[in-house]
Amino acid sequence: MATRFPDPSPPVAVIMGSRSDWPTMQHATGALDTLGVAFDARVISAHRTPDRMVDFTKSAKARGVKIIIAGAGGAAHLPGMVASLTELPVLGVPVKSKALNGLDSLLSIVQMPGGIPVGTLAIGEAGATNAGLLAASILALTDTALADRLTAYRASLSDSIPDSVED
Ligand code: RP5
Repeated sequence: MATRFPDPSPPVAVIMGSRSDWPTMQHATGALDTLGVAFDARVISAHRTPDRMVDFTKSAKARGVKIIIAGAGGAAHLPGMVASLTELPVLGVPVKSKALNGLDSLLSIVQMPGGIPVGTLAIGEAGATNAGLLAASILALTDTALADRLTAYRASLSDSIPDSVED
């Protein structure tokens, strides 16, 4: 089944190998939402939907995508394969796997050979959140309104951290 991708597309594409990755990857889209960054989220598997992966990635830049966040678990080839097909920045999120707790995902994503980079984040929800924030930071280089929202976000994060060790 051919998948249609939005054209023009929002600046951030959040892709994941399976619907089972969505509870993790929602933390990436949550961070993007918080900072007012538009995104498109969808399931694209390197193993199960290779044609969809190629169609999506080869058309991404021309459709206006600026950053791709790719989450996958287990034998997590999606971020690396996507990075091989585009010069857009690719941020990889290792999703926690049932068998190995995400260590397999992390090593699959982080150990790219020199020449084709994937910016790899932490395993699981924290990594997904940070992928969203990092994508926003990159876009903020050329978007002053977003840069201001990022500054405000960090200030409110700092304010939310108590300095006392207990109430
Ligand atoms: C990977 O296989 C996905 O990224 C997911 O993390 C993992 C398991 O997928 P399901 O069997 O839950 O669909 O491709």
